[in-house]
Amino acid sequence: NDGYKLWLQYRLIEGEGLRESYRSNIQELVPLGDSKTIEIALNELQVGLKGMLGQEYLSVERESIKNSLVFGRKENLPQTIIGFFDKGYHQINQEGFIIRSITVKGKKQLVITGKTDVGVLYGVHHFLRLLQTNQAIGKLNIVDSPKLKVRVLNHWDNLDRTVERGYSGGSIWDWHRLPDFIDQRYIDYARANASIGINGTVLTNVNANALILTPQYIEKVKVLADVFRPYGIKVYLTARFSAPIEIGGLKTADPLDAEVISWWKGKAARIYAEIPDFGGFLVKANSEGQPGPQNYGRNHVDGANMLADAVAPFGGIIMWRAFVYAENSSDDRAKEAYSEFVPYDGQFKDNVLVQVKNGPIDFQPREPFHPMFGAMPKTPLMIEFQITQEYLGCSTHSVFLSTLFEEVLASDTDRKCKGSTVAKVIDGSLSNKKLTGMAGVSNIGTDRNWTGNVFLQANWYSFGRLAWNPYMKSADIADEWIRATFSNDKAFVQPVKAFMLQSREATVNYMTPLGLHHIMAAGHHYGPGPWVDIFERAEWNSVYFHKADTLGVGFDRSTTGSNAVGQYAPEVARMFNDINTCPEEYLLWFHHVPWNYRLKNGQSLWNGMALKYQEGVDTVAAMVKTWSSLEGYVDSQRFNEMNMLLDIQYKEAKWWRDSCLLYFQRFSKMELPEGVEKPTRTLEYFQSLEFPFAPGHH
Ligand code: BDP
Repeated sequence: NDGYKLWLQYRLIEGEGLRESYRSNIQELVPLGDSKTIEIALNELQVGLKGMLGQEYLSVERESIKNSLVFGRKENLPQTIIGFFDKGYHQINQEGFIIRSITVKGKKQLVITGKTDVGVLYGVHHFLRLLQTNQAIGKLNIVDSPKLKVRVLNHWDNLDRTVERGYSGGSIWDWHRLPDFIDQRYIDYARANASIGINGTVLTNVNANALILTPQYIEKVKVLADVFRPYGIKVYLTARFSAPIEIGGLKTADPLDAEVISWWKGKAARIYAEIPDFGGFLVKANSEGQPGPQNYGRNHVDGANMLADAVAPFGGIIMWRAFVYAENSSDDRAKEAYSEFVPYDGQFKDNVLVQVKNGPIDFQPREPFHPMFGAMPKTPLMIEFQITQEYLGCSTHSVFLSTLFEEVLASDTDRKCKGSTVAKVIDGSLSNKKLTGMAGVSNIGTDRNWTGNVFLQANWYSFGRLAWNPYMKSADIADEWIRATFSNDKAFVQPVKAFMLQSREATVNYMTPLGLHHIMAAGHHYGPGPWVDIFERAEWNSVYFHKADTLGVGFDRSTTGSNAVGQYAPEVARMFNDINTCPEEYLLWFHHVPWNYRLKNGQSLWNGMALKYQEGVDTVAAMVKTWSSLEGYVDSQRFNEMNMLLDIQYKEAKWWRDSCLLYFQRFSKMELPEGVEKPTRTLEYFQSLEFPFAPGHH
């Protein structure tokens, strides 16, 4: 088992009794409707049930005479049963579903329905998941809808098939062989996404290439859109702001220039002629060297609204990124996006979503939630998470990111009232927003197991589940994923779940405990580099972020420092601002703290930090041990791969601990406390290491 089948393993259900009871509930399949989507749902059921129940469901009935599984959308349901679902239909949205067991003329019918065929497909996947996780199906009454509208993967894929921050092989989009060659991967990708409710994909890198908008590429994109459509997935592209110059032959890309406006209108019209349900554009503008409206003295609103007008007639949207920090800014980098965007609240067109990273810096192992959440009540904000592990060992480390996502979503912005969580901001419920969304920077590539490390499939999975329902708990997501991917055996599920749920905190501990951040190596971001001070742009250097000196360590973002705390709601600001109430996981994010400061556990900051590094390493050691004790439960390929990766992670956890502690020790001038292993190498050794093979090395 090479992991290609992801969480759609559909293993034979082990207990004979359970298998029998499923079989007796599902004696036949009754698909209603003849769309491609219903065909896909039927096919998924046939594959899934064959695998799990060991029985073929080849003949399909149009009417049920036995205990049956009936599935179809509202208008295709027989009048005799439609009444059972009246209430449910009122509760769901266009993509929602109902799964309900009813009895008609003495026969049991399991009905999966919704308002659309895609809703039915989501219901079918939910149903298959119930079987995969061995749930009872005798008396089902499930009514469920996605809470967010736009649930998209962001592929940072380049047209030459390299992937920015990608660690799982090349891009799965084979532009060379498209449009004629349809790789089976595209279909399996769509299946996997549909199974977790992802309904959009941005095919191209935010650092965009204008060529994707030329007819020869659009012809290829159209084929992908055609493949994905019946799975409920829309295609989006990144729009390079200077495209009118680069591929349009214009002299300017000024968003207020009449020719530029009409160029984008024409471009949108031509795309929609090929792809009538094209989702829209994702734009990174005036950020890290990308062109944007500011090149012409205009602002983000001018740029976003001009593009929004171009796609609006066709129902398209613009996802405009707020990941900005100016080149010569003297302000704290953590403050820049808020400073720049919040004044524009209410000025964006209705079909613009402002896409905000989960934290104010950049996908660190831990960041406080981004202060823009809750601060722009008149603007729909979508959240951007990074599924690919740019800062977490470049995907060799097995970090279950669901707990990171959950922590951010559950953070209280306190903007309207207590309990104004980030989840409520992005699902629109806090300020009554219709357009809502979540983006995840994909970790998918051409590796057979898709994500480079079988374990990291769980992050793709959990992203989808949380985009569907941002209130889900990581423990439940982990439970589902383990059962669907590996085994339902308690002796396996329990320990694996426990280690998954600890894994992110372990990484925080061995990389950046107590609020440290951005202390990785330069460029490729692989491995530790707290000493990095080589960049002219100060805010690219590690030393800018940790500010270690003989007095202490940490970035003073309190009112005596950069006052980044002032960008949060008053209560939250007060909590972060006061070193006594600031949660210790954010201590060095918000404060410059003396080395001998007393932590809540009575340790000095230096000792506490060193012990955290050690704790991270110890947790990984325990993960290695747990996994190696589970050999009997997993096929050998996946077992061995995980084993080797965990060994790498253990080695690297020690590397992070030793190099960071040796470096910070230069400032603290204090001994390592008891319980922390002594480094066997010198700081100079660690500083001399080079990684020409690290992905993303330039
Ligand atoms: C950073 C990455 C860079 C991306 C940038 C972005 O290092 O490769 O282009 O974010 O999100 O995390 O635009």
